[in-house]
Amino acid sequence: MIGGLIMETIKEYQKKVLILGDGAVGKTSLIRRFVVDKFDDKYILTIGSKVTAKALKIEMHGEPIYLKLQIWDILGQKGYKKLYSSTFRGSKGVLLVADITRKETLQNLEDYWIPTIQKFVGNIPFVILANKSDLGKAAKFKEKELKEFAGKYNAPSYITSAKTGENADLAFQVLGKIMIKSKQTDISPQSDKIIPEVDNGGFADIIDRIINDFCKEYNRPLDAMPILRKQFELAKLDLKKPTQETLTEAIERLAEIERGFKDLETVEANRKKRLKWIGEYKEE
Ligand code: G3D
Ligand code: MG
Repeated sequence: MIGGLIMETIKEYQKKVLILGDGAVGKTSLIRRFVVDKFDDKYILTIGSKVTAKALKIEMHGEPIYLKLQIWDILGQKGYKKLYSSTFRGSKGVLLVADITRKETLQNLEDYWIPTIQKFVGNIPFVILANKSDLGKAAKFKEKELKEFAGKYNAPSYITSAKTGENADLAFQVLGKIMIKSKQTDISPQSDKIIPEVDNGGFADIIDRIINDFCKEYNRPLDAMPILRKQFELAKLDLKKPTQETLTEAIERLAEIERGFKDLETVEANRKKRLKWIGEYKEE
């Protein structure tokens, strides 16, 4: 992709991820373990959604990539579909959690959580976890069965324990890696629905989208590149450190350029669409 050329230099990403699974499987505990590395047996069941941020450093082909995860923990219980469309929006990956002492929580990933993800966010990568490995004898299924289950989806899977910390960090690391590797470009229909207040770290993705979108409007897309560079420069948009302000300015400048060769309606539609991507434009 043309936009991809410009973005290649950026090695910092932010991604919104969800942690899903039945109630009491250990979602909140896993986040807690990952973020503060401490397990509290009295940790209260989550009510509503809560967002936690965590920075990861991932080695990719010998190069470090900095990834900020925005982890969304939602009400574990099923049936809160009303919340889903807003909380799931813009997610780029999921940790699916089952409880190794309750087999139905694994089955529910297949029957409920995976279809729900597909319905609300489409095909995004996920990692499957069977949590509470520390409970040993109470386990109702083995790692082999977990791997077979995950194999159907081509998903990595791990036995974890929020209590001992076993594989908890690894799970988030692996999810980070597969999200970065995932070829998923952001031009799927869902990406239009991103709410940037929620996913404001997706700037790199959004810039890429703006670049591609602008290039599409040109008959000769490669000619658009110098124009883009110039306008980004004038807008003081640093591709490595984009801000809401400089992005807005860049979008306005691109609209100005498009006015020179497109009808006003198209120009305005493009402008609104791009402002929406960065959360600067809201439908009345
Ligand atoms: P949820 O967010 O998926 O609903 P929680 O689950 O993280 O709130 O955890 C539910 C219960 O399971 C909690 O018990 C928590 O302590 C326990 N738990 C979570 N992970 C593990 C684990 O790896 N091992 C063990 N042994 N217990 C775990 P309480 O009693 O505090 O409600
Ligand atoms: Mg919880």
